[in-house]
Amino acid sequence: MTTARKIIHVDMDAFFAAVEQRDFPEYRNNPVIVGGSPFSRGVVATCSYEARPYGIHSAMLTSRAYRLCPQAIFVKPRFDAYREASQIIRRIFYEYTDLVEPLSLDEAYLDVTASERNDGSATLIAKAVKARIKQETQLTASAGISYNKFLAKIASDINKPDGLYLITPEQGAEFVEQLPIQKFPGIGNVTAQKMQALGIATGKDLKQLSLETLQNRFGKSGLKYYNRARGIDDRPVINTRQSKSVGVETTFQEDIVSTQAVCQHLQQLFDKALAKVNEKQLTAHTVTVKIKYHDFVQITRSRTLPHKINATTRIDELLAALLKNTEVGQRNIRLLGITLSSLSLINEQFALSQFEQSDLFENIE
Ligand code: TTP
Ligand code: MG
Repeated sequence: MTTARKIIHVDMDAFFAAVEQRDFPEYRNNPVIVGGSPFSRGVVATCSYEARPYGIHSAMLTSRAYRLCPQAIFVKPRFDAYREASQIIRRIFYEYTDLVEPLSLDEAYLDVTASERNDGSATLIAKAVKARIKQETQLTASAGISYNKFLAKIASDINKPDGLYLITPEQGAEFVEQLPIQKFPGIGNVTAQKMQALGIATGKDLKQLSLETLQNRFGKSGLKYYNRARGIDDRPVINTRQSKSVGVETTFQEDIVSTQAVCQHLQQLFDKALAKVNEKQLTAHTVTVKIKYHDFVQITRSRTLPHKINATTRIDELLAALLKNTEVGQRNIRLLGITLSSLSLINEQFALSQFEQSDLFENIE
């Protein structure tokens, strides 16, 4: 049996509104609504916890929020301030693990299974992350800890704001049973309504349905719901931080010497490096060849191409150019390497958070 993973989901509390209350002390302890003007067709981005008892929530028309709580302070979003806080919290996450998957400006999954910080205790790491966030941004975050993303996300919502909640592997299945279907992350309003119409109100109800039934009713998502009802979620935490370079190299048991052998090996290393770059959804513009001669003298040669490097790149021509002013063919070589750099994401949108892409703010004056 493989050991359980340790996943933390961190989510800032009333993020935009909390930044406003931090930067404008007169807003503190007051209902604050961030979004468009109440006299426009704008929507609420978020509101402070003081505004929540009035029934105000994200994506509601600000005019409606105004009717519910006319005394609230309405402010326009200041994205630069939110982005700055977001950068700080991301930097803190990376102090604890390389496996960080941001979901939006204020939210991320951390896989701390391999982390040795805080005695390897995910709960202690979550506490430390929260404390560091507080210290560096004066903002509070809530953290959920569990053995998969699904449960960690549910857990972070349990004791909000400034919450911390752990769902252990032993508790997972039972926890899901009592969970109302509309609280399942990944089950949107439409599906929740569809499920309720089928008499599914909780995880326990969902668990009664066979995989076949779920697949018939919900198609591709059927298997997902089947697993979630059992507290199962195998999705990995994907590290979306951009690497600066991707390199592969090989040391030969016996030195090689002919130009042909060198080119053959470099071609193979190039293919491997390119596969890695593609795997990370990146593109590269620079190729670097590393050569270590028999006497350990090492040289590198680089070329940056105006277009992105891919499988159609004429690597033979490129290698010929790179090896021109070297002693390849004359001296014995013990190591060869290829590094691809000048990386960028294939689809820059991929890096943007959900709401940055959305047009929720279109109507804000
Ligand atoms: P959330 O984490 O969903 O909300 P929140 O941080 O304001 O409050 P909570 O304590 O419940 O987590 O979203 C983070 C930020 O993203 C939020 O402050 C504003 C923005 N946002 C929108 O602009 N539109 C939306 O519809 C949502 C849900 C969020
Ligand atoms: Mg939040």
